[in-house]
Amino acid sequence: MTILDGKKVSNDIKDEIAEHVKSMISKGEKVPHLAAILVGSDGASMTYVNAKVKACERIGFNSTLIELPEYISEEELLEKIHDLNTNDAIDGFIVQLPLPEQIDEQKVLMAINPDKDVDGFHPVNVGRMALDLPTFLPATPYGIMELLERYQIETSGKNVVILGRSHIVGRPISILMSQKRKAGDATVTVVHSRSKNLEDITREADIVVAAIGISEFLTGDMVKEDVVIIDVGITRVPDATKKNGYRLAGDVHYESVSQKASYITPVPGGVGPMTIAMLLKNTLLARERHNK
Ligand code: BQF
Repeated sequence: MTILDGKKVSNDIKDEIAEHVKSMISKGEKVPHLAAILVGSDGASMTYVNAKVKACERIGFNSTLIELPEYISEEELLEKIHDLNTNDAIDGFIVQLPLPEQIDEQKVLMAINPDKDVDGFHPVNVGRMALDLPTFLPATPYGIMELLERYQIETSGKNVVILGRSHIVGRPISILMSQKRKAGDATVTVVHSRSKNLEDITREADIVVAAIGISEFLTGDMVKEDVVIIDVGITRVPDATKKNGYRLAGDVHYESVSQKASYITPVPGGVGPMTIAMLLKNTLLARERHNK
């Protein structure tokens, strides 16, 4: 069994980007500038957005964190987005999700200039992804593709079963892995809360991507021998033995599934760090496309 070390691979990618930034500086070029909007002060969201800002600093990007109050109106948030759309110093920006309930998420994502949409959530970019046109791939699916590629895991003709159909992970990874591309050419099945006989489907999988948001949902009896496991889940589970009061659990019951798997991503240190690395990659791409 091989652990797919997302922490290490993400550090390799960050080093590659940092080298690229150095060469940009030596040529007198502008370095990439990422902005992030955080609405409210949800603990997990703050952790994620801070990790993104810190990663920018580490590799030599400029970054701007815009913190807005929990009870901001949709209109005011849309104004902030307009500012970033028209601010020529910003190459790309993200709006940290989830948003508070008074705000229509789809309306917000549609307000982002697609050329600055480094999360790849704007409908134009989702369409471009589905049509295999140049775009920004959403960071988590992009990170999974990159991890599979760098570990040279064969996907062509394989049965891939995706647990979950979210707009952020399940749906886009199902599109990407069925496309004619690196880490693609797979036979993809998407299962979700209405699927019947789910275990019969997962037991046929050569590769499982677990992205349903239910901690330790996938157990050893649900997979076949030598399965490849990509665990996208990241849930805080109360744990009195931890000093912060919780541990991080994936969507996969690691103990039982890892006994059968040929490859498996750990939680933490698997897909999560790859998400950050690919956001940076998209921001570099945004800088290079800017002015073109
Ligand atoms: C790790 C996210 C759910 C909802 C909104 C490293 C991250 C996570 C884990 C991270 C995530 C999850 C992010 C690890 C960004 C991934 O070491 O295992 C990094 O920062 N993520 C997000 O921005 O929004 C989310 C999950």
